[in-house]
Amino acid sequence: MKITTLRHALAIALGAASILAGTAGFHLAQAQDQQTDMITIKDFMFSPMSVTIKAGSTLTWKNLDDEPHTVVSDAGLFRSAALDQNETFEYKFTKPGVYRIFCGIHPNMRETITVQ
Ligand SMILES: [Cu+2]
Repeated sequence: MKITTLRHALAIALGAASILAGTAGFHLAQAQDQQTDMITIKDFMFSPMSVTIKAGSTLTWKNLDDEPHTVVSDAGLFRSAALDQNETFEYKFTKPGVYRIFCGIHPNMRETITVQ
């Protein structure tokens, strides 16, 4: 079918673009699957604000704002440096639990990571 082929080609093109852009693919992947490993920081918000991952998964945060943000665990587990635009921070969650994250510069920016 022509339409199917076109959609397939579009999906491949989007996939390739997302590898370059880094974030579009995240939203696509998230729609298909709850397993998420990239958090974007945009418009003074973590997205998604609530994530469930498996123990042993590494999360990557990427700041898309032209304003610096940090990624801080309120339990004191980790604290990133100030991330400038397009900079990333990674953390590997090894233990199950609920982790509350905020931005040290804008403490009203919050999210919850559930590690199973
Ligand atoms: Cu911030």
